[in-house]
Amino acid sequence: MRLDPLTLVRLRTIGWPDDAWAEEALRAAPRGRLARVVEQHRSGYVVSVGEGEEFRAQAPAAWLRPRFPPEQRACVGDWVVLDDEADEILALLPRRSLLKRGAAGEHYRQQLIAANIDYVLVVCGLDHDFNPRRLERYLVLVQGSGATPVLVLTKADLCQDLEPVTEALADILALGVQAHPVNAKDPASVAVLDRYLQPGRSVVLVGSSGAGKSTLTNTLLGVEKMKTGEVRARDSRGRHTTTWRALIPLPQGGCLIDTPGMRELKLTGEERLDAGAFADIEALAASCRFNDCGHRREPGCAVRAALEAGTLDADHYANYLKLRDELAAAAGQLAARLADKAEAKVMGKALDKRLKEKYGRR
Ligand SMILES: Nc1nc2c(ncn2[C@@H]2O[C@H](COP(=O)(O)OP(=O)(O)O)[C@@H](O)[C@H]2O)c(=O)[nH]1
Ligand SMILES: [Mg+2]
Ligand SMILES: [Zn+2]
Repeated sequence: MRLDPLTLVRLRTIGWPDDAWAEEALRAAPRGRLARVVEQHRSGYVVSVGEGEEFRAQAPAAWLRPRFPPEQRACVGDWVVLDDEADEILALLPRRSLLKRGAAGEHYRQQLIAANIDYVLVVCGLDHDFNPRRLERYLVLVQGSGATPVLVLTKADLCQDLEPVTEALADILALGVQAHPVNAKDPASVAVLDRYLQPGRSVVLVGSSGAGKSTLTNTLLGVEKMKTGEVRARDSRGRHTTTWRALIPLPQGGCLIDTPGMRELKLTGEERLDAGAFADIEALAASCRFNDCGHRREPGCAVRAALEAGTLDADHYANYLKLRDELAAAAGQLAARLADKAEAKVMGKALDKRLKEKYGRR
């Protein structure tokens, strides 16, 4: 597919990048009209072909089949090709990144959060919200997404002393993760984030309720688009339907993807601990006496040794064990689900074969 200059200008306003990925994606795309998914609903999608040009589009019939792999259905941020009438999605473009999590609930399920993002801005207040362990969890989730995590520490104006914060984040900062203390209400302070918001770039804000995501969005936009403060979950959605947009073009040129409601951040089982927030511990593990050291009670454990020597933070270590267990459990569930699917496929084929033998060609 080729894009004419005018189309390109309009797509740029909603985050179409200008790089090797874009060229590659266009080459793979069938003929049609390029659009970006800005909202996902039970009944279909809202897509955009440029700032302010949004409309509904149907999912292809294949996506509605229950056995269709959920990851191959579009989510917010995805680039799709529309049919000639521009009311149905024909195809999903290959993704440059995909952020997902384990869905809340007792059954194992993955939930796609956003696709084709460049930076995940992990928003955390420098008040009671501040929690390095939760930031580590975010970093583990972001690590495999293909996007770069950035810490945005809001309410810096309420924080007298940044020294303890820097200390608490030492392990994370040592990994090269950028952290920016800001006053989310102050445009001059928030301008430090402009480097992530260049044209063709997409960012997603994540963080707990009250962290300052809406405040930050409003300041970046220069207008009060998002309602801030304590809004009860029950009426928040209904009141916001006229202004709420999952993908917001910014005056800086990039665009921002808003994710409503992410209380729980479960791992999917596909994350890795040897890159990202716990790379330091996994690096130590190379010196453990046993290859399969669990770093709990084994003799010759380099991780325990570092802990005892005080060079490894006890809370960081405890969080590592916790997330390692959670990851193992989720990976087990994921493996079981894949095995179930493979078995269903094999059984389906066997049944097919038997029916064919009995009744000839079906
Ligand atoms: N002083 C100060 N207050 C902030 C800052 N960021 C957010 N707030 C306040 O914190 C509360 C929650 O912010 P909000 O943006 O609604 O959080 P959200 O739930 O993440 O969208 C609001 O009362 C904001 O005014 C900041 O940087 N400084
Ligand atoms: Mg909010
Ligand atoms: Zn060990």
